[in-house]
Amino acid sequence: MATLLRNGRLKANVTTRYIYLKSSTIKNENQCRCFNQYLFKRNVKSSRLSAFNPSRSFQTSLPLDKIIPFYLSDIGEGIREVSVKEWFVKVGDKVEQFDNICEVQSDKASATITSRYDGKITKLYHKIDGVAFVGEPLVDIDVEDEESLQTDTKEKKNDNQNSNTVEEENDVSKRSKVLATPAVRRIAMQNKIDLSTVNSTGRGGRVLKEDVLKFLNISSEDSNDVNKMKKAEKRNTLYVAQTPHLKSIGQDKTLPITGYTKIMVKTMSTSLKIPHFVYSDEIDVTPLVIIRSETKKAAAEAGVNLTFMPFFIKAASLALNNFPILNSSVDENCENITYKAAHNIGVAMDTPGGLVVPNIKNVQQKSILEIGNDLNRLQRDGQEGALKPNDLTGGTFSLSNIGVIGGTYTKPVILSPQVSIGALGKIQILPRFDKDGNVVKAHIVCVSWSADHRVVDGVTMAKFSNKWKFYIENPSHLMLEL
Ligand code: CAO
Repeated sequence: MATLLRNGRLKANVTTRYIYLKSSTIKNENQCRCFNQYLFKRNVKSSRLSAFNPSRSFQTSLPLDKIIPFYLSDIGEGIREVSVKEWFVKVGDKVEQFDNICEVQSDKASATITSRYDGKITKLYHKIDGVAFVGEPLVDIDVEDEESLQTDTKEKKNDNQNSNTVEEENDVSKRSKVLATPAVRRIAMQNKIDLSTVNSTGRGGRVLKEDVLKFLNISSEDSNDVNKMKKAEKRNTLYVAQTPHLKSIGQDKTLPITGYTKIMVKTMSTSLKIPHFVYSDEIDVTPLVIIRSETKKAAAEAGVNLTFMPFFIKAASLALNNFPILNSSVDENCENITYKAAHNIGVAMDTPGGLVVPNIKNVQQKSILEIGNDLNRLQRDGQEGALKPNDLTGGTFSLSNIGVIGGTYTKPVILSPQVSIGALGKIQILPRFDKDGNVVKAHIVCVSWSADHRVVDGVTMAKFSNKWKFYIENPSHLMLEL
């Protein structure tokens, strides 16, 4: 649309940009024709500015090229770049506001990005696993209505038309009805919200998506919140499970790898490059079984479900004091090694979303009860899909208790850039000889350690295991060190 404004400037909206010409510069039909040619060069498909009367404002119907980039906005946690893990759209697809565009993942979290516009996708900027930067375009969208465009000004990078919007704002503010895009109206309708009661922050009093979300007590950042996305995913899963197609037996089905499993793909593929040295031993935990049963009730009174893990974790931290290289990390090309001051011990955890390894921070400073408390919290959050990026990052050493399921020996896989990990089998009651040669009933658990053999030799790993075994088989010494 081209408009001669009251202040004597001519405005046309072309590819989201306003073009202004002083009326004094368009004085005759010839100049108007030049202006139309200019519009044509700017990819405006046709112009009906055939008549020009400088004495009055004019409006014409002008098909516009409204293809605009949709930028990756800030998804919090200081994340500056993400990799695109999945596209939910392709070129030519029609989208509405809140429709899923893509799933992105950083080293801290994953998020589903949803559309701010109604329109048609005209370009995808990244391939799968391509890196997208905050503030850079993800897709181009041919937006359906001009209103959508006008809601977006605050998120555009280098928005050089801002200085030219004053007239538009003045025009809009004069309208008395509630201004909102159709999609925003739809959300309001679905949630039975009277838009006139919503505090609007858009230009000219326009009610934005964020305003409605705020009204509903949902922050706009939450649309990228991992946990809320998980809930949404759960809803989707429920829906899929109910569709008769997927219930049918005997058909192959291919599903995208998502969530924690997707992280596992990345970390385990990296781990494959590490030469693993594996060392295993069996531990007599009979005294520990007694101590745990003696202290379990007191721990419960303190609000802690005391399992064997806090003892295993504390013993690992004490043994790490003697073998700090096992609490180190190496850089990508294994050229530098960093000895970590904190014992942030990761615990492999089976959750509804898959395997995840949150870590307990500063185990070296914590009592067994405090470790138990932290573990309980991580376990609870893991079950609810509420683990935070801080829980999942910064681990320096890991333990995996697969024994809750069963088994004896296993080969744990190192979580790069860490250099070692331990795995426990099931505690079993087995016959063993005591020091006098008598057969006795013993509680036995098998432990297996993996070390990065590029920087850790087998003897170091074995000595560490012996030290850890000493604490577990002699829990009174474990208590002494607290
Ligand atoms: N042998 C026998 N019993 C065990 C045991 C073992 N190795 N480990 C735990 N138990 C017992 C616990 O003591 C507890 O019994 P009580 O109720 O009498 O206390 C019960 O099993 C359940 O324990 P838990 O699983 O709730 O808690 P935990 O602290 O022992 O373990 C966690 C926590 C998160 C490590 C565990 O729940 C888990 O997810 N393990 C799976 C780890 C995994 O997936 N490893 C594979 C990694 S590679 O894919």
